[in-house]
Amino acid sequence: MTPLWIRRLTAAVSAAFAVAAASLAAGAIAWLPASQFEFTVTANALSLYWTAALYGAVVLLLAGLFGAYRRRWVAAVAGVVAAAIAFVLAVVQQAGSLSGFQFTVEYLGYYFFVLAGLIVATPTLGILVHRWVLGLFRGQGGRVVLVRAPSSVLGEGIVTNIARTEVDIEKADEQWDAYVAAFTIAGWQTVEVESADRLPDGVFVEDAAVVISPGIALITRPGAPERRAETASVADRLRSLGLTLYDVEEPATLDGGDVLRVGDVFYVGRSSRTNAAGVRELRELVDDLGAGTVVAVPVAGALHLKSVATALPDGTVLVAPGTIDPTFFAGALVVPEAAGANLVILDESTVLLPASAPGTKALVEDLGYAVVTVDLSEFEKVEGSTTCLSIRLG
Ligand code: CIR
Repeated sequence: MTPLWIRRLTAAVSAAFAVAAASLAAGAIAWLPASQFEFTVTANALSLYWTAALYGAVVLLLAGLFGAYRRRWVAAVAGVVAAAIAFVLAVVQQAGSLSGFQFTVEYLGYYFFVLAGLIVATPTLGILVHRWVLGLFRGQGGRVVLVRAPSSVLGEGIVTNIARTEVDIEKADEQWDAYVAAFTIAGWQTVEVESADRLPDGVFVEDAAVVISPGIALITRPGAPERRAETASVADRLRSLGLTLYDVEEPATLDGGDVLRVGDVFYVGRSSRTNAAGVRELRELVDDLGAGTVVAVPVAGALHLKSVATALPDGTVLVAPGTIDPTFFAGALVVPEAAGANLVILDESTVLLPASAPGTKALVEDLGYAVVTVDLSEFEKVEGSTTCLSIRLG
């Protein structure tokens, strides 16, 4: 895989020069009618404009390396700063010395469209190009799945809706190996998060992060305080893979198990783990990034939204019986077993289901999908299942 610094530098350079090119184009387009389509006049103007655009690009390149494209408002500020610096340097260059800098409305008018181009294109085109280039790199290694080996104290994991029963750790390790193997066989590259043996629920990595779009993830703030120590190591691993990360801020809480993405709709469970502020933060980020729409779903009597609803590759949502009203979703099927509502898509024609849902397996096969099953009994004892054991980076 290409080293992280090369991926970041390439994305920052590409975004900076795309914005600079757009601002030059804005200058040229504005000059053409102003010079009555006299191309030589426009060419003369461009010969001055390109240095301003270049100064702007250098500032944006540095800003990009410091994460300016992560938030639209930060990118907007970077665009204004780049325009201001480009303007000062371009005027200084014309004057021939730093002391020759003079602010005049005439100068400003002359450079207006290039500067406006930098300001408008940075939070729009800049963000798009930056994201697109990072996405190209991500495609290199194929589909990546993040997992963390079970802790030896898995049996002390939180139980909320079921009675506590003893967990067989050896069996859990074997089941986890089989779970990881299902991904490997389906062509996924598995990446392990640093082990966290003192965190009983650390194996349920899904709750620590939500992938918003290729290359972008939201690090959660789990609703259960004792699970908050799990997120830092997941964030470190995602960062090392080149993802741009956002954080859920206090007092918001959000568990990854509550976010179900179907196409460009993010269903988010308003559960005992995810509060209203968490839903709001997710909505703001998804809006801000133009990644889709957030639909909040009240969840009662279950741990997470995905404990009771996940989607097939065609978008049909499988819902656990007697839980959420299936009409909530555009297309939904109530499955025979509660555990059957929690599946992982391995590829467009294959899904992974827990062995505890044979009726759902038959139903899904009847819909034309291949079904891989793994016995996850030891994880089910602490309210985990298929999705929560991994973060699929797609
Ligand atoms: C908990 O209660 O937080 C863990 N024992 C189980 C978490 C399962 N996560 C998930 O379904 N996404």
